[in-house]
Amino acid sequence: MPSLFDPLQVGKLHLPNRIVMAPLTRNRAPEAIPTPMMAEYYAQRASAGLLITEATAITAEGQGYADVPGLYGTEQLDGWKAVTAAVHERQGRIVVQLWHVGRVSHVDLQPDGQLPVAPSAIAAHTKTYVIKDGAGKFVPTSEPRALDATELPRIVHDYRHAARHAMSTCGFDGVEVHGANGYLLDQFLKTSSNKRSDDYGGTIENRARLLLEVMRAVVGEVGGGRTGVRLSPVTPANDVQDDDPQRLFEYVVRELAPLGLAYLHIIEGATGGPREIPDRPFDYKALRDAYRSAGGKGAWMVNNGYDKAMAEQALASGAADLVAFGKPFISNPDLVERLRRGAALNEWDKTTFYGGGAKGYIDYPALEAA
Ligand code: 8OZ
Repeated sequence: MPSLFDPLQVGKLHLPNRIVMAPLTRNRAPEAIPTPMMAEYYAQRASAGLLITEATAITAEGQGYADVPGLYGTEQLDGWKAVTAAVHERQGRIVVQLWHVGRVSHVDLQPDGQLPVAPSAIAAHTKTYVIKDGAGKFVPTSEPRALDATELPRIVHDYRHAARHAMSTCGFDGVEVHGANGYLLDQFLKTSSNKRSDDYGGTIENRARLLLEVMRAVVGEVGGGRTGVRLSPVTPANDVQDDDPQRLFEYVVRELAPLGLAYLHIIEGATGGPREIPDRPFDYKALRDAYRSAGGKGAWMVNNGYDKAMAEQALASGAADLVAFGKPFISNPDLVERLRRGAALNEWDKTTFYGGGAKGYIDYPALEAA
């Protein structure tokens, strides 16, 4: 029976355990540049089987919040290089999450104050965080403009370009494409945000096209064995919904199967919230079966509200190969060791999740060495 503490080969990555640090937005990168404090934060958590960075914008257009990091400017790439070096120094493994927010942005965060881009010109009923004249505040996202089909090859190129630099310049061990949580690729996937009438809208095949083009481009650059993808079939995060998520996502994973991905990372239920959503049922086993029947061999990573007992049960039943933990990793840099020993976990302080400095970031204590 596999345990959380058994190693697993995941594509080209050898993980010493099956406990993954989920991507966690922390808004501590002024000018989108990763700082030495971020290197310390990730290095503290290097005993995770795999670290997935916070969502990282592939371009300035892909930015949607104040002080989230990017992966397009020289100083940003240098900042990440220091992060991966610190993690590798502690024998860790780290992949970067490649992010384009699409419509979840604000003109004040966009280059030259331009409109955010999206599949269709429909505003998300959600908020983002901007800092203006030194003061941070939550504001409604701006109404986006619809991308023209002729612009989509450029978006695919932006992912490919970021993936290349992630590997060759920053020294990441791989990349995860953020296809979840109501950001650009999820906006294309889902019927509530995609009203296009061209090859990228309408049918499931069309709505999945951009995600699949991005995945093929990134895999072409990095190799499938170092590429993962995050999907959230039913999350209401950032105001997305699909009319038939089961059929949509079974199609998506069948198409992903031949790419030889290292892993698929599935958010079950509402991101960071309830695992079951009354009006949005979803059969995750059927999703996994669809992937496996299509020949998909990637590790199946699950996320959302897992504790040790649930995680062990998911591995034992075959429902998962890897389990991603979010908030517990914020407050427990040595989460793996604490779970191993059955030790108490530090509680997290919500007030320091987003923005701020060292407090609530790199000051959570590890256990004394046994
Ligand atoms: C919390 C705050 C801002 C962004 C996601 C990247 O939900 C995020 C995010 C989470 O995937």
